Amino acid sequence: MGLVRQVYNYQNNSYFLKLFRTAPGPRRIQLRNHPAQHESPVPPTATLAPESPQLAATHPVADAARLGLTSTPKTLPPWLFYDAPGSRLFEQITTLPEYYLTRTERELFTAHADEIFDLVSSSTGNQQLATGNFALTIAELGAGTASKTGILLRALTQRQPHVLYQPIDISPTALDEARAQIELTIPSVTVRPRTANYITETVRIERPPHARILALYIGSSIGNFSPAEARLVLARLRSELAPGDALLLGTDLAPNPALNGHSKSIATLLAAYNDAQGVTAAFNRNILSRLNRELGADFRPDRFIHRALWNPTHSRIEMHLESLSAQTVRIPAANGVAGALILHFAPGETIHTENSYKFTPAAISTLLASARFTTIRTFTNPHNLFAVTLATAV
Ligand code: AVJ
Repeated sequence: MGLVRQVYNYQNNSYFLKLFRTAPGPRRIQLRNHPAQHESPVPPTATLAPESPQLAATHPVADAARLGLTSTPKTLPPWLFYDAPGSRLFEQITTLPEYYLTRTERELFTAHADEIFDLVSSSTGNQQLATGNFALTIAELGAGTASKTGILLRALTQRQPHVLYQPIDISPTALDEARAQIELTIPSVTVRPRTANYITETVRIERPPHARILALYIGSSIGNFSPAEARLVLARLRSELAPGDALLLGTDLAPNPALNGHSKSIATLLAAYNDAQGVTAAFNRNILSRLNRELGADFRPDRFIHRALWNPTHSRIEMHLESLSAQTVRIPAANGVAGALILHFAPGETIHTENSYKFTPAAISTLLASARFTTIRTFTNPHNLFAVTLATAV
């Protein structure tokens, strides 16, 4: 199976992605959430093929730990945050006073849901849609428990008698919760969940007869990807859509001093990733506890400090874990049959755990255009904290 891995380039001090062929079979890209930075990292011949269940029966956590922690500098991919305790910590983050993202996106949905559906109807240029005699189905990538989606679903049920909602997520338990909650509170919505990893697989979206699809990719989830990876994720989604279908994309906005106070400050941004209660620090350190739990590692999470910094060159927040002292860590289950992986940390050495890219409205439109979407409108709040962008497939 093909495997994209990040490789550190000492010459230009950056990461790039490399496609390794580790087994015979169709070449395919495995997108990983990691701090890769280079444009066009993937050979143009690479294709995205469905995950083979047989090949998928590896040890993704062990593989990710070995790959990332034997790199220089050390890294871990952010999807490792989301085990059960990590998912609970993330839910807690979304309610913190400093974490404006979730709250602001919810406000934008509440304020603009009707306008969004008006625009979806009129932008397709479809006769059926123009007369209001159509069905729109909503599919959501990385739906999780779909806590914000109810606002949009409820608004849509005011416009059509029945709504098919297709949440797609890697976590079946989150999807169960989403379905129970929505079917209980919005009876005219049918929830058809699909457990899938939209990062590694092309996910099929169901289209009822004559229906249009509105795809949701919200919550700034796309911010974890490098520009090249983000384009691939959107292009693959686009390949499941037809011209006239729509996409609603939620992205966090970059600080912009040119907006003269109508923009968040870097301090506001940093506070969202370095909250006073230390929930984000616990979330970051949980990645080490998870390796202890699942791989028998002997990390001492309290010997690593949470660091969040703003990287203006790449327009992203970076999260790191910084070793407080010289230390050695054993990871018994990260090395296959070869025995424990032994890691050495110098004092101050870091593990890079997350990138969270921040966008300008122009950068959002450019990214969308690169995946064959046309921007219809970008909704922002007066303080330019967050953006929700409606686009159509061209
Ligand atoms: C889930 C990727 C949108 O980048 O803000 C929150 C994850 N990391 N606090 C983000 C996260 C630290 C979050 N996303």
